[in-house]
Amino acid sequence: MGYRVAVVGATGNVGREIIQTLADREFPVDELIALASERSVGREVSFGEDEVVKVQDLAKFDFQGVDLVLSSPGAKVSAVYSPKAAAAGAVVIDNTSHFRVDPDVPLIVPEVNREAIAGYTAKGIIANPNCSTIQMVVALKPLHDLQRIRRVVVSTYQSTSGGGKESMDELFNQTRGIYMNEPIRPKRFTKQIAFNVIPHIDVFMDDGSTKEEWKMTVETKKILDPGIKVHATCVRVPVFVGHAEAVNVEFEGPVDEDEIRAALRAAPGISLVDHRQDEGYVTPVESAGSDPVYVSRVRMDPTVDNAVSLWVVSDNLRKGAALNTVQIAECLVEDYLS
Ligand code: 11C
Repeated sequence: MGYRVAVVGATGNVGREIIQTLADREFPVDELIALASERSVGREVSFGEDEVVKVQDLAKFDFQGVDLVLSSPGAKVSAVYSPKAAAAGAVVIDNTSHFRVDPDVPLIVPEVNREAIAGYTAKGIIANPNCSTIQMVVALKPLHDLQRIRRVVVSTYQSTSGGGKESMDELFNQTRGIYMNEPIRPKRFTKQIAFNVIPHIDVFMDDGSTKEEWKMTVETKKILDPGIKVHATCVRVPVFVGHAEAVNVEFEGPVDEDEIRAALRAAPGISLVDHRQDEGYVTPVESAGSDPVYVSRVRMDPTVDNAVSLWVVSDNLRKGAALNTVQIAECLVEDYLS
């Protein structure tokens, strides 16, 4: 049996990646509907080897008869259209920040809390977490199963694709502009991004943290364990695709480095690449276009009891967004819809 699947935000970075991932993983699609804002209407998106789908106007679309909506248009648009689609009978997997902390909306990373999908019946909506949270909780889950995690301190190195296509263009144009001796005029970023790093992603909160940092804390608690303390510093770096994270994990009790490696090696979704030599670790450029969460640079932290440091890298558009969304859809179909 196949499904009528609508992709909202079909022309954006994540929407296009969702469509590609549905095709790559042979998700059972009977009909693919591509939806976006009025200005994209009539554009075409490719689906698989030989199908081309015309983009329709989200504002005029009737969701009756649609089984699944994979939505990635921006939080304000989702706030309006995801409930509308759910009211028409579809199950919505929403990739924006709007519903993530709603107690009636499950926030899912299948390798971590697949069983929580059951809560989708409350509102017909399942939320996909923020990209920087997803790759971190995939790496933390097998460690938390080994020994309870007390506290996590993380610094991120996030690529420009997290901010959308215009942000990638800004990196490209600024880089070229510097070689051409042109003046730098930041638009989407607050400061120069080419040959620079910016410790600011999303808006500032009252306590001095940014919303991206806040998301990593509250989402990790909701997905993995409310008892885990998370302190994050989120930084934009001049990379096109792939987020990296330096993660320090403190446990409640003793852990052994060999056990940690064994747990990471056995965990779903993780590729442990850690050779303690030149090239023996993964960087964002190498992660781009691939599915795993890569863990490298595993070493015990001698400055505190029971702690380990890790380097965690993943393609933010795939596992950080599209792949996780499609994996949730696969679990939903397998456990509840078929
Ligand atoms: C970034 N993590 O890298 C953001 C993008 O809450 O879904 C995803 C924002 C979100 O800019």
